[in-house]
Amino acid sequence: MTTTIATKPIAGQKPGTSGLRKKTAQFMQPGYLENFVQSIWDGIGGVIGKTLVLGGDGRFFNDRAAQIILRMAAASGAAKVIVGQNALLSTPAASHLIRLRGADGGIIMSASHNPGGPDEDFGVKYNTANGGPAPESVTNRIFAATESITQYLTLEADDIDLSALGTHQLGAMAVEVVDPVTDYQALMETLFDFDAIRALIAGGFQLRFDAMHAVTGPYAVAILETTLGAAPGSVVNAVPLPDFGKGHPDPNPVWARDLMDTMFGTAAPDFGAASDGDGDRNMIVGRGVYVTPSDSLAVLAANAHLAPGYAGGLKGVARSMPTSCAVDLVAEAKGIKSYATPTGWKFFGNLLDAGLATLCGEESAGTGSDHVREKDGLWAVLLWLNILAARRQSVAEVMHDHWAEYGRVYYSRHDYEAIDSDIANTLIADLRGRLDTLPGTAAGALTVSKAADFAYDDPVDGSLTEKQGIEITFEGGARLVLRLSGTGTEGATLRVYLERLEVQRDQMDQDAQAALAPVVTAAEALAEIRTRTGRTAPDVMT
Ligand code: G16
Repeated sequence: MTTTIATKPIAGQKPGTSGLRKKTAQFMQPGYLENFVQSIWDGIGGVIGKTLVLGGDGRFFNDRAAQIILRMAAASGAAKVIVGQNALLSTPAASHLIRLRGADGGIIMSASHNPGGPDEDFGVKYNTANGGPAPESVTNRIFAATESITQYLTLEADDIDLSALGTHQLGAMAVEVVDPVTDYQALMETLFDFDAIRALIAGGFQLRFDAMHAVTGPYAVAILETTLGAAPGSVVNAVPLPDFGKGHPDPNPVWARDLMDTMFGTAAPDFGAASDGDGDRNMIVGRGVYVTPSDSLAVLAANAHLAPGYAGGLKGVARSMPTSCAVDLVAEAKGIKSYATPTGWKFFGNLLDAGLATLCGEESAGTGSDHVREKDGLWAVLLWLNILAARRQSVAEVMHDHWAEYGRVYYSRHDYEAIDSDIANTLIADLRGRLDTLPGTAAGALTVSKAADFAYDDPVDGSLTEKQGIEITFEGGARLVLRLSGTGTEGATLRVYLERLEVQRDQMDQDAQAALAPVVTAAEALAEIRTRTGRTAPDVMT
């Protein structure tokens, strides 16, 4: 039976960089999830007769939230919801399923790389029929609906057994429970030379994949171990846990410390990788060499043609503005276009749909292609393995060849987390107010050549997105970007992105932080980060 529950708007339900992310306890408050889900339905013109995909990264509350969303979809007239078994789907697998099954959209329950558990984070995001995160035009409508909501609809019904594959009935709506891995794996097999990777591994190549107790575990075991022959145990932390084993499922050198230690230790395997909570991010490490996400994007762009799915070359590439210019250098050499978008995978969707870009990537450990409309952690790992199998080189050799050919872009991001929002906003506003005066001024040993507030004019739909980060370029080519994160759930996170191109071959083996020291000094001189925040050092340096 459908019931109508009266409700009132709840403040702060504005989707950020990637959906609505809040503390789990907040999401579990009566009506909180329900208000947001009803607002999604309202923001997309209702769900009557529609088919949706539903899945999540397995974090705490994932299972309960799935049942609530199913009942609400049924009550509002959806025809069918396709759900990953046990309500699990990695973000790229959800994107693929939406596209494969021609669904009208999908809901992904995840706060991505943020920790999970009753005291940590939960999130919900809506993806549209192209499989990608809803663009701002849609999220703005959803947000508007959260501000005027008066009621939501739900169904009085028992929980569906989401462990049982097959089709179940919920009121008049069908709930199809599918294996989360099968269709995704089939897609990967069309893109990559599995035989070549299998032969590489059979020849003694060793790998270690850290699933960080998050959703990619089952995918990585099925593909890397069962199908490609990596030794059992090559995938570690493979079982998704509601609290990610109390870890922080963010694949970077800080949070994937174990993997870094292994890869820099004696007897390191040839290749290491990790993925995040919902499986869309990746980290790549060779024996004794960490590959920055920006470099990874550039290497993948330079070598993608070695994989069957990209043998015809790339139509273009795209990066988020704070991502290093390394991929631009590859694009220039290949004579293809490189686009710079605001942070947020949703901005790549139009470029991919319009066939302007084949590969996209972000400094925040996301890379992907037009095979889905999300970034894809395991896809990046498989492309790397395909490239290594084709080039018959180590990760370190690939990197050195790459830098020798294109130059090395030293790159790092410094994060100041959970700082006071007012201080963070004032810091950015003050800098924004001085942008016109900065060109020509000295900042430490560097001189500002350009300073601008990044605005994106979408070449496909003509939409303009402003205030997407402050970009300061220095004479000689170093670059500094400052912006506030749109995914944090506590105070503000200030992100400071630093880069410098080095073309002298004998200067390409420096420590990245040392190589970037002049840019760090310039950032402090221009933005007074440490003075204003009272912090003496960043919380995270990637
Ligand atoms: C999300 C977005 C990415 C973005 C990242 C960081 O990733 O999809 O496009 O780069 O957040 O965003 P911010 O700098 O605003 O925190 P994920 O993996 O969290 O979904």
